[in-house]
Formats: sequence, structure tokens, C-alpha cells
Amino acid sequence: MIPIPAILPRPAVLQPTDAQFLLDAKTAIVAPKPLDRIGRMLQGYLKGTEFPLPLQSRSRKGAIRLKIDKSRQDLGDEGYTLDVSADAIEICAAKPAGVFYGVQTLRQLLPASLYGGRSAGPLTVPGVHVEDRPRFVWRGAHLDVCRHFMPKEFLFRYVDLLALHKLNTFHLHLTDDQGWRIEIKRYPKLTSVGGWRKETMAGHYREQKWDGTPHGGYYTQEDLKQLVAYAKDRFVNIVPEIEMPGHAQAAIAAYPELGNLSTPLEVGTRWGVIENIANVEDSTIKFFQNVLDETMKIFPSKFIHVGGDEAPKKQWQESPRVQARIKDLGLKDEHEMQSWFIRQMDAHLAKKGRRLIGWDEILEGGLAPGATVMSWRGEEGGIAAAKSGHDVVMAPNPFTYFDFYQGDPKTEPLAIGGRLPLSKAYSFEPIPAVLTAEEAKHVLGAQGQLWTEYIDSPAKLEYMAFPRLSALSEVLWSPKEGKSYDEFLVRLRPHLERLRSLGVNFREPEELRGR
Ligand code: TNX
Repeated sequence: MIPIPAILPRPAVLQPTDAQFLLDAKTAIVAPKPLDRIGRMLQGYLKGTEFPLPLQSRSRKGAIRLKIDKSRQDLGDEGYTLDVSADAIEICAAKPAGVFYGVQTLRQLLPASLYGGRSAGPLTVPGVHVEDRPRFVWRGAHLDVCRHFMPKEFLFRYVDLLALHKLNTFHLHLTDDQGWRIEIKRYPKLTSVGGWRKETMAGHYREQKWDGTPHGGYYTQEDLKQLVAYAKDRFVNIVPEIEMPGHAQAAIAAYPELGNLSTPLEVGTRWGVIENIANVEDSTIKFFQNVLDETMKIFPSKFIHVGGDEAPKKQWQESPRVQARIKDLGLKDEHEMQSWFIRQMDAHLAKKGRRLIGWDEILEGGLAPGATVMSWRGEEGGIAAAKSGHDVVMAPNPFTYFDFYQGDPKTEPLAIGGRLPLSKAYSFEPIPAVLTAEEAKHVLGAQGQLWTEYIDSPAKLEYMAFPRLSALSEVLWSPKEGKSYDEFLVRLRPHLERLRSLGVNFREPEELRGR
């Protein structure tokens, strides 16, 4: 029996052969000009071999060859073939993204220690024929950098971790009640005031205790541009999120004219759903549109996220100005008011050739014409949106909220609540069963959420993310047919060695302990 290499996410077709390729001092990487960057990235991945692995643009024997083959449109934008034989390794795709994913698969045929940059002597690469393409186009990971600020260097590392799992979408939640994390040149107080809070909740929310320690930080536009470029090289699109009209207390603290109250607010220090939401003045609409304009200059992403979740309507009900606005605009209630607010953003983004995406509350009071819905309160929002012809990204909390406990709360580090073990993350099916095949085409994919109320460091974030994100990557990439948790676990064990070699603080799943 030829052993089956542990590729994760599982490829659509994987046929081991009895050939072997010897990677040694005579091996070269051959890549035509347009694949130069990917070739150099592969050199970087292989630097632990201590072989020179020169990058050449012309084909030769004994080489790792990267190729674009325009006749293979059947592979789609991200698919590839990988063939390892005795005299060559060939990765072929219709588009560069496919070549990049072929390279990620090739890395997984090599010793795990190479991820950490170490491996001595010649390497034998097992013979395979792989033919592979993803099931979904939106394979995402969300990260909240507001509740706890994460150092910029960590975001780069995280992009690498996403890319090795063939995830292609990084949703950066940049603004919230407890912190504003993106520099906006027109409104400097968003970060100088909104970027800092005086303290943070200590322990769980139910204890109602605070730590007395200031917390904050933000990314400059230059930081974010560097991150976008780094991610682009790794075929990861960064979707920025600017929250409105709720989860905006940090912005209101910086610019009180955005709020509904006459008393000033400070940057939030309490988790949960907060009543302090933005008002609906023309100047406020303009303010957020201006913020979006600067955001779009940094992020080329087609999709721009405007939040829209958890905006309690109490202050709008009590505000004579908001009530007058509802009447003037001929709206029925506060939900239609929010829908009007979001529509102003939808029209603004559409004018600039972008598409609005928001949490499923944007359905309430009527969905903006161009909107895509991110369905987090279960599947319902996604179903409603898909049925009305809108695109959907699934993010249902029971399956994709990686801030939930992954084991017994008595022995796990503090988390928000819930229970989402690895097996459940793996069992997730992104397409709701009630959708017809036609409606299901609106499901672009799904993503894992990392809200950071109780995640205060990169190490804890890695603990919460992995290996649940590894499981989700397979849900999103691999064909539905052939899905098996037991078989996944067999591949997960060697995969965790790769993460270990990278120094990732993953959680050891119960199923693999002592195995
Ligand atoms: C709900 S999910 C929120 C976040 C919290 C999260 C905690 C969503 C759109 N809003 O503000 O951080 O629950 O799990």
C-alpha cells in the first residue's frame, strides 16, 4: 500500500503513485515571469532545505515547474494540478491563485519541520497526481481587533496561517464600541480618542469587574496598506468592516455630534449590546461615507462591510430629531430608518464600484438593493437573503463562532460561553438544506468568527482558532462527497505538526490526545 499524504484541506482528487522525486542540490524552481513572486515564495518556504533552489524562467529536468495553462479553464480561478514524478514536480493552473494553492499542497508533501525553516539533507517527495479546486469562493476568517488590539506583526502571521489552509478572505473588524483601530486622516480623533479605553472587563461579563488598566492601539493607513499587499501576494483578500449605526460608541466618544445624547460618552468598557448608536443627521451619513472613502483607498476589496448588527432602537425612539426624520422620509419605524441609513451607504459604495456587505440585521426594515448578507444569527438571515436573490456569506454562530468554548468550560481558558467542539466545526454544512439549487448559488461561502472580548493575546487567539479553523477550511474547500471526521482526524495529526513547527499555540483535540 502506498501511504496517502496528509493534505489538508482534502483535495478533490489525490492519487498517490510509487514514484519519488529527489529534492537536492541539483533541483531548480522553474517559473515564467508572471509566476515570479510565487516562485520566490516557494524558495522562501523551502529555505530550510539549505539547497540553493535557483529560480529560473526556462524549463529543465530535475525541476519544480510552475505553469499557467490557459487551456485548463476547467480548473477555475483557484484550481490546480500537481504531479510529482521521478524527474519533475509540476504545478499547473489556469490562474496564478491556482499555482499558489498547488504550492501550498506541495509544502504538505514535505516534512513538517520545513514550516519552521529546518530540514537537513536531500528530501524524497512522494509521487502523486492531484487535481483540485475549491467548493466555495468565500473561504473566510473574521477577526475582531477592537475588543482587544492585536499587534500588526501578528496580522501578517495570521495571513500566512490562512493561506496555508487555502483560505482566501480575511474579514477585519476594525471599529466597535470599545475601540477604533483604523487611522482616518480626516477625523484624527477617531484613533487619538476612539483608539483608547480607560479599562477592560476583568473576568467574565457576569462578574461586572474591571481591571483599571488602559488599553488601545490602532493601525496607520501605511500599516494597513502593507498588510493588504502582503495578503494579496498570498491570494488573501482583506474585507474591512466599519460598524454603523450600532457598535459605534468609540466614534461617538471622539465626535459627540455623531450621537443622540447631549452628554459626552467615553470609549466603551463594557461588553455586550450597547444603546449608544449613531444618529441619522445628514452630517453623520456624510461622516461615515467619508470614512468609507478613506477605507476604500486602503482596501481594494470589492466587498466593504458596514456592520449593521445589534443597533438597539431606544435612543432613536426617544430622539425628537430622529422621529422627525422618520416622518420627513415617510418611513414606517426605526427599522426602516436603519434600512434607509444602510441604503445611503449601499448607494455610495455602488457608485465607487464596490459592494456592501452587512450582518443579517440589515434585512430588518428592507434590504438595500446591492447588499450581501452575512448570516450570523443562525441560517435564517442567509435563507431569506438567498431567496430574495441576494448573495450570502454564512457565519452561523452555533458552527462558526470560535470565541465559544471548544471543550469543558471547567478546564478551558475563559471564553464567552457556548460550546463548539472541533467535531461540530467540521460537521458544518454552509448551504442551508431548504434552499433550491438555484438559490444555493447565492451562498458564496462561509467564515469563522473570532470575537475577542475574552481573547487578549495572539497566543490565546491561536488557541481558539486552531484547529477549528483547519476544520472549517476543509468544509469550505473540499467536495462534500467523501467528508469524514475520522479520516480528517487522521490527517489532522500530521497537520498539527506543521502548526507546531510554526510555533502556533493550537489546542490539542481530545480525539488525538494519547494517540
Ligand atoms: C455578537 S456577531 C456580536 C459581537 C459580539 C459577539 C460575541 C455580531 C454581528 N455581533 O459584537 O462580539 O456576539 O460572540
